[in-house]
Amino acid sequence: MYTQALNTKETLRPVAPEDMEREARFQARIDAEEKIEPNDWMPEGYRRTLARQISQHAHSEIVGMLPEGNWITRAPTLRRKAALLAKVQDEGGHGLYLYAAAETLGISREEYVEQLLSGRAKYSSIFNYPTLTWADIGAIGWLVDGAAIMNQIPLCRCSYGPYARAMIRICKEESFHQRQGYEIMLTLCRGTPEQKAMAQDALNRWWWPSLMMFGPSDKDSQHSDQSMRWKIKRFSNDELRQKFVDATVPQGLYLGLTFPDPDLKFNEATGHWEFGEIDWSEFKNVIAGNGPCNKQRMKQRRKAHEEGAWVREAALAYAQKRKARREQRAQAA
Ligand code: FAQ
Repeated sequence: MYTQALNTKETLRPVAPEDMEREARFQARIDAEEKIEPNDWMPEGYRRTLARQISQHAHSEIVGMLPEGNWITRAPTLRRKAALLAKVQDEGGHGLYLYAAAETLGISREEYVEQLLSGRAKYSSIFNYPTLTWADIGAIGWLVDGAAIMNQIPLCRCSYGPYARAMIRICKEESFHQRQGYEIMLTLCRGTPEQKAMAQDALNRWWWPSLMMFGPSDKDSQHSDQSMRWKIKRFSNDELRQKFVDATVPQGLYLGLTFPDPDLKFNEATGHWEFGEIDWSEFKNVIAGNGPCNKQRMKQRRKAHEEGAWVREAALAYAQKRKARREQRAQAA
């Protein structure tokens, strides 16, 4: 049945007829566009797929705070600094909504965080590249948030209720992030030749990694088919990548920039921008932990986690004190 796509020992066990019936009913609910809620029955594979994707997404938001956080103290004006601070704070908030949505699948936030810090869980490849100049902050907003929105708008219609609802607010905020990034690029491109060169250099470095954010090509994507049947994903990786290229190339041309792809050309017949071959060896290398900043990012996250231990302990002690007081009052009443 459906869960066999997840190719684990557990799912290769023979499926009992009553389970097949339950799975068929479950799929019928999905096909009818009903939302699945935490207490509803769901196949183990559906639960695992969601726990993996939502937690990876949460980790990406949290690790994604690091490259931009690097520029908060160096933003060129007070206005830019305020906007960047708000943006980085938003990413932290997105991580928290997503951990909360992932927790409804029966795994605690502590366990998810442990998966990240021990290196068992993935986060988006894009956050393993360095932010070398201020223009990188523009390029991240324009391209990385732009790619994130393209991927995430369809997630607002994901079959799992808590994920879909979290995505609605996240997408609204991502849209502001994308605009602030594009506005930085526009300002640089209308500035001095040095500023324009800085914007061009940022596009050169961020373009291909942004295309990789959508994941492996459809023929190599392990999870897409099943995730699309379950309506967790609504479009394939390649479909979303193409939509992103079609939306973004005209924006780059308006800025007067050149894309670092000699094969990029508009196909009048299809109405799409055709682009060159992605360097999948680079993608694989980055997700295997060997990108330019993987080690630094994990080191920073582990340090932040260790330094935050006292906050978690204090919050826990406070919650226990309140619980004990409530129980005392209930006994006295
Ligand atoms: N990086 O079979 P598929 C943001 C892995 S948030 C690393 O195609 P799937 C906001 C994949 O996990 C950015 N790993 O997988 C922001 C799987 O490995 P596994 C994050 C990747 O799940 C902006 C294997 O490859 N967004 O940017 C990547 O069907 C600015 C096979 O791949 C989300 O997480 C990658 N790029 O499709 C924050 C959105 N791509 O788990 C701060 C939700 C693939 O079997 C600043 N996620 N892999 O070990 C998704 O839509 C999907 O999970 C995909 C991958 C499309 C990412």
